[in-house]
Amino acid sequence: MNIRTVSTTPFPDQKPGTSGLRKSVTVFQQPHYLENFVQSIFDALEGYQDQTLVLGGDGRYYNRQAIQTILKMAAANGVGRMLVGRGGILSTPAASAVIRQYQAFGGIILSASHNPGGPDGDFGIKYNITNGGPAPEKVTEAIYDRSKVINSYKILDVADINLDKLAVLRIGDMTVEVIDPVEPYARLMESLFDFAKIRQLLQSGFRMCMDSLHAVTGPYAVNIFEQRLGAPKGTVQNGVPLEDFGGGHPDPNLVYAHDLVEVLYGDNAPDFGAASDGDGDRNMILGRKFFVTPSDSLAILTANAHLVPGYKNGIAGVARSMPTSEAVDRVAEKLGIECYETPTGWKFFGNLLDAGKATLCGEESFGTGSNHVREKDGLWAVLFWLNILAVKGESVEQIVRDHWKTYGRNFYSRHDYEEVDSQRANELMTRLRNSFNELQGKQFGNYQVKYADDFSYTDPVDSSVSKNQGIRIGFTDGSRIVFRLSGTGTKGATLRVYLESYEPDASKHDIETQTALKDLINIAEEIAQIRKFTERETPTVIT
Ligand code: VG1
Ligand code: CO
Repeated sequence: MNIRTVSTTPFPDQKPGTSGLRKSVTVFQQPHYLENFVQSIFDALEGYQDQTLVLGGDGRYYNRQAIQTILKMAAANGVGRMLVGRGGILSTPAASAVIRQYQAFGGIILSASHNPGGPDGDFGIKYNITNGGPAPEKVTEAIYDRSKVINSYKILDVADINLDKLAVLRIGDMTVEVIDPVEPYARLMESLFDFAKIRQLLQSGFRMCMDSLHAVTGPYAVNIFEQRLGAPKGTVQNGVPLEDFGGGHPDPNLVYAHDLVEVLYGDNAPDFGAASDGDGDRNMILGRKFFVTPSDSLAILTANAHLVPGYKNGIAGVARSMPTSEAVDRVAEKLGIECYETPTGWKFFGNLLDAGKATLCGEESFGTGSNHVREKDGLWAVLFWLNILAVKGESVEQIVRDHWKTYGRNFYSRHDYEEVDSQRANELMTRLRNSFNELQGKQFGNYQVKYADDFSYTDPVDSSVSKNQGIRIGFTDGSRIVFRLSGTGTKGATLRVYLESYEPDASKHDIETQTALKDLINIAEEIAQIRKFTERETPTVIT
């Protein structure tokens, strides 16, 4: 075997964020940049030699080159077998499913998720562990520590392999299996949902539209909705994955999924619309001229889980990230199950899912999932909704309104200020941290501060502690404002302001969200001086 050991020097900026290492493509294209990080993964792991790893990505620009490099490095580092999605493709939830189904040691996922792609866009890489989920902080820290001192990496000098045909190949002593990226995932979906019932619904005149935003879910959605469930051809729009996502921003929200929004809010709108992100783990759910907030979606899936075959025996518990609205807490209370509050990022759900403490999990950032894999899962959420719609025979809007009637409505919105100056953003956060004492008990109009703190999480399974996970300002009526800096952005800093208020009175459930949250929006400005520190008059994106 032709193993080459290449000398290198560390890059100081290889600290994984909320979900792996994300940088612009040009950063990854620097000589040794990708190799350093990959070698740091191998160096930080123990016992992977001769084992099986899974490899795939969301198909964005640089995916194919990175896969070839990683395969040659894996072979040089003694990996036994590599399972690679055909074309280098695996959606994030599908990669998680494959790791679990094949009982692999772990996997490497190439994705920058909802960030734009292409030569001027972003790229990303992360490591997932044996349970199929994102590596916990102690692993990402070990990888980062290693990246700071690395001085060489190993790579095999061989030709690129053909990724486009299902095959069993060899690179040095390592076996490479090019596998169908869709089949294992689609079969898992069939085992959880009532496909016969959904098929009936889709043949009964019910119309749906799925927007894959030219990202990885295209082939998955065509296979599942059009082929397995018999939805008409064309149900999936923007279904051909493109390396630059057609120039778009593959983020399923009302701003970036505008094609879908036009369809669902246009004349002759279908009954149901959904979109997913770059790597297939996010979802947006729309009814006819109706938007379901991700926080409400989690609450509604929880309340109706018993209608779905995969969850018919009830759910053990639920978990939501701290900034996610408390709508699901109310459902959990009624069901008599535990509701866990975790820091932002799917890696914090892994232990709860493994320990059987939580069955469903969700984040306000259009992420929902369950114990079927260890990642959030966009198409799973779409199928979950379709299954509920098929059983209940009601519209999306009716289901959501009934839910609010029963539980009250948690008005919710997130305001993002993107690409702001990092130093100023940090100043804003520091100022807030220093004002906790002063804020305590303070009155703002009708709102009185009940608590102001920086969220800290102690994992109930392994007792690991994660500090500084977002500033929370809670009011006596249950309203909340949360401030966080994004851990996935690649340009400057992104300030996220999360706003939530609770309205039990059904006659007020029709108020427009930004209007309902107006007072809190003003209080957030007063407390944090957002305009001054971000030098922005308005948020870049409101979801
Ligand atoms: C964002 C979201 C977070 C999500 C993460 C990864 O992180 O807020 O909820 O888990 O993206 O999602 P941040 O640190 O930028 O707020 V994905 O679909 O980008 O893997
Ligand atoms: Co994603």
